[in-house]
Amino acid sequence: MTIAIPAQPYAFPFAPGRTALVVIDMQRDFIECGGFGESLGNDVTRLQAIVPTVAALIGFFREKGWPILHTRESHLPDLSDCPPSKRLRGGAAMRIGDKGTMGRLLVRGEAGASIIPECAPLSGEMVIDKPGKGMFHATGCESLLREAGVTHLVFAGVTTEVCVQASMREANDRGFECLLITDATESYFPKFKAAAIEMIVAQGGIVGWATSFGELREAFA
Ligand code: TIU
Repeated sequence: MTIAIPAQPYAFPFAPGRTALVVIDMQRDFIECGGFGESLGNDVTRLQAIVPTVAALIGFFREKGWPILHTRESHLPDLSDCPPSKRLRGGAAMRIGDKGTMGRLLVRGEAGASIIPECAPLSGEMVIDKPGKGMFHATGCESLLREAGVTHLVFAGVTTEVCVQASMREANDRGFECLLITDATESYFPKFKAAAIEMIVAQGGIVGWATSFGELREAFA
């Protein structure tokens, strides 16, 4: 059984029980000052506006008892899973592994790599640490989802055109039906967010679908 959710480019066939929410990288390192996002020269305060919507979306999936997977972009303390190309790119003064005000940037176990309290995982929810932008690269994510019987994914998190889009593309290639919640994702660059959404839904949904949290919630009201 599927429920038709109004979406671009046409209704998304939501499969209750087989649809997981994927919350990408709602970490202090991307959303708060002094973290990795700011070290790249970004205004991280832009991302803070979506926090209530992401939290409400997580709450909606919890109410329904549907699966939730949280991701964290992060690296081992010895950085053995961080290619030098990723660490050195851009020549920023602060790099992955350097000590910032929230601990070492993007290193597992450091304060900055943790998920913000408003979106923190509950016990029983899936959590994966990913060294890449996409959630399937060098993670056990695919078997985790398959074992949970998941065939459809709803995406939220940051940033839209980097880790969210990369993960959605990887998921699409693996046969998952993917829906992006447009007001539960954000970019440091408004025009890139808009372009990413356009690219995803173009050509009959070449990567997947997009809709708002309100449309999703309304369909189940
Ligand atoms: N820089 C940027 O926009 N994003 C990232 O580096 N990682 C994620 O998107 N999570």
